Amino acid sequence: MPNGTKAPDSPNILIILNDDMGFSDIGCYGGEIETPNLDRLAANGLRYSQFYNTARCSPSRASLLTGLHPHQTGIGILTYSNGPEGYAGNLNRRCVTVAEVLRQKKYKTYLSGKWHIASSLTDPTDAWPLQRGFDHFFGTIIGAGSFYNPNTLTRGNESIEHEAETDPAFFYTDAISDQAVAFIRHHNQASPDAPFFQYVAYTAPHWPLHAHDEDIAKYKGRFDAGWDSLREQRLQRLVRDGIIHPDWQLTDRDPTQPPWTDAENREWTLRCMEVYAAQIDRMDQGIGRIVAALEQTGQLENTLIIFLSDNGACAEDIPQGVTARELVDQLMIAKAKTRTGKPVRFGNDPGLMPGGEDTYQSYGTAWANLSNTPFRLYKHWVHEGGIATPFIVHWPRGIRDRGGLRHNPGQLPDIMATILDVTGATYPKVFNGNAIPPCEGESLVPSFASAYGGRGPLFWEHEGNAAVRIGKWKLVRKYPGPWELYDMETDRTEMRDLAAQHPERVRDMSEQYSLWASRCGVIPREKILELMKAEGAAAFWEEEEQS
Ligand SMILES: [Ca+2]
Repeated sequence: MPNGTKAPDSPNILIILNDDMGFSDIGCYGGEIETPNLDRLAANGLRYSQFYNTARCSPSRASLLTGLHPHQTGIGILTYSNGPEGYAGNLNRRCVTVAEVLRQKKYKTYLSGKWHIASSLTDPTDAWPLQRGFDHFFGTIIGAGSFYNPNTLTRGNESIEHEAETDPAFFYTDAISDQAVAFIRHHNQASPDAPFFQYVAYTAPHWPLHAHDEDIAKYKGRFDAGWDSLREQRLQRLVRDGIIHPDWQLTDRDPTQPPWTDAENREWTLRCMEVYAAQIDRMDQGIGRIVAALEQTGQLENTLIIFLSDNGACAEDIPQGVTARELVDQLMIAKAKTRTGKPVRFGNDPGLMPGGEDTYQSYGTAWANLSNTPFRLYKHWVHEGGIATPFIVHWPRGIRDRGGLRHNPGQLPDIMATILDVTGATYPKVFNGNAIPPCEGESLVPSFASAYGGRGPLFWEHEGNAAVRIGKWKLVRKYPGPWELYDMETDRTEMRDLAAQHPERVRDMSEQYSLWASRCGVIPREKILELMKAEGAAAFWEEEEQS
């Protein structure tokens, strides 16, 4: 089918991405959190047990949208505007987004939610959504912020921060859901003969811990058993449901965290996890409304829905005493006052219960450790806890298996490859005069019909943390530490490092990693740190990462 011709049954594409959520938080991946709408998509579609993001907000988004590795797109770390090539913090012109590709195929394209792949936060540039293939955009340019009054709230190319500031009922998760529903209804009215691509990018459950009281109340008592016992319970459900192999051991509790029996500030600690759960619950309620809108407009049957998280659970602590200047002026991820003029109190203060607009907290390492059960490590690292995501695919017309599981590994660029496969769209060699590197993904379509084993090597690099997976072997490094080697068939939880037993395999895989890193523009971590220090900007979280 030539580009530009609408196939009679081109599927709509709906990607739902969320932010900083662990592998086992939602119901259909062993969690305690109530996600009936995601569970329903899983029950009528497929769940993948070994799909991977790339450990951090911006790089994951860049990779998902372009089918390339993050460094190839200019998003080597985040959107700091002080990096060299590959790290400029701005989606470059040597890549194309799914929206740009599908627009060539007469798709209408919509984005509701977080962007976070442009260095300019306030002035529209050619790295903003409308300039990268989206017909319509509602959401935030920045990576994080208040759910009640977000910075950089934008419609099209215009700031609409005043809409949140003047609406006491505004809550970002609900606004993203409402807009996604409105886009579906608008599309059905305005363009009934064209397919659509919609990208819904929730910021839940990224910090700050903001949620509605009624949702928080639902989770009162739900986590009282504490992280140790809940990790065991999650593992049992993951094994029971066939997502995790019974031979894989549960990782030890994070060694920096106390056993639950010694946990301090119990009431506050539990409240943190209750609010986190409420953030995800609220997102799931919104997904229910989005799916209902598809059903009501007769579009559910032929919409390919993909749900995933952009990185593993987040262990970033927002320190007590962090100043508003750092968060408000320097990083622009917060506002100093609530909409009624009360000061926002920043930091994880056990004397202050999270949830409201005047708080700005995170749930901390021990709960992130629970969120990533049975794996270890977190967002930033490329051990399984940083990169393993739930991955749900729902497409009644294209997938017969209802409630099936797939264990083939996959990675973010596979989403572009899959979309090309199901829509017949053409990935360009040249776009707007710029040469575009070949898509790095492999289509997931063969795995839609049946279990499927094939996947070429997978590679990761983030802040010096690095990994390569070839077949059952994974070579992984926690910067600046040495390479570790794991057999993912017998030990996916990365408990038994086999590097010393297989020096030749380590050498061979590290060479393949180096070839990939140099081909994709990865710059050694030491050099990046030097450049960032010289610039002095955005140092706050960089210092956090080093601690
Ligand atoms: Ca994230």
